[in-house]
Amino acid sequence: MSDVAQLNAQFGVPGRVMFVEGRGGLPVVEMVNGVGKTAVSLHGGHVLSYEPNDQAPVLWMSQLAEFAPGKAIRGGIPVIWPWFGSHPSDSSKPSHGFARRQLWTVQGVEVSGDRRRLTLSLSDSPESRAVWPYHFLLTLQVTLDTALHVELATSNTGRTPFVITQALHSYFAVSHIDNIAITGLEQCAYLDQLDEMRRKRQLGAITFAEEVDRIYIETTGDCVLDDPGLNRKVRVAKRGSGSTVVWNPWVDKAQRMADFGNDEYQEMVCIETTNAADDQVTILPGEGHRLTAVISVEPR
Ligand code: TA6
Repeated sequence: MSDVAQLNAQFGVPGRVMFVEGRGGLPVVEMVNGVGKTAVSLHGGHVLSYEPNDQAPVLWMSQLAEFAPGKAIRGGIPVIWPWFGSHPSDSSKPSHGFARRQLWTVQGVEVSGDRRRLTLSLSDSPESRAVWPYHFLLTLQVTLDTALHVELATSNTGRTPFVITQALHSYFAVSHIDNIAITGLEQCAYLDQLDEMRRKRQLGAITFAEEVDRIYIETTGDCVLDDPGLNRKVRVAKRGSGSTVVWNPWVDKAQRMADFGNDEYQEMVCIETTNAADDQVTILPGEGHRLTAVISVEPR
């Protein structure tokens, strides 16, 4: 019996939670309820899509995204863990950590009324300890109800404290980058990743006319992506996060990325729910931390 057939036999709920073979032959969980659907790849613990009924897709996926073991998927919600950006001391280690490149395990599926919930896990291994010498259990809980809830829980299962930075690195689909604005970060301080991490302050809503790569700090509030072209607002609420990253690669960086179409910067923006920069998390043995993003669509 194939992996997918075994997963359906053990966890599937026909018409509600189905396991299918996705792009690159990687196993994908499709969850459907009365108001929408979502798909999650076991590779990377990676939410691939979120599609409320009668709405254009909320999450963006590159046409050039790679779906292969060990590769990071360009789009959806990559799980960035246990470090955000370059490794703090060893640039030879993979950018944004290793969790998004690993195969996660299905822990459980719950169907209750119109709510669908999937729980995946990833724990340390000889390979992970060679890169990051700690014992951990990582749990991803994806819940579909009238919104999409994504919770990343870290547990320190070892005997020594460790420090993480992390992100739910959400890629959002937009009508056109020229049309949109992001509110909720007005007056927030940010570190400009394009200007030697200089500390600046956001004045007004965020709009785009060039590459933007900013770590907004000391912010726990919701962000709202206002998209007149799609006649909607997308709200990104969060818990367990004191920083938010906003990124659009614009022309030059888009052209430098093999898994990103040259013009695709026009149709996406990242609003990332993070513990980044100084918003790092120290986790003692036996303790844990939850990082949660809640994504919902509202009328304009
Ligand atoms: O979150 C913004 C960022 O750190 C950018 O600097 C850019 O590197 C982006 O993440 C994508 O990183 P990746 O490793 O997925 O290509």
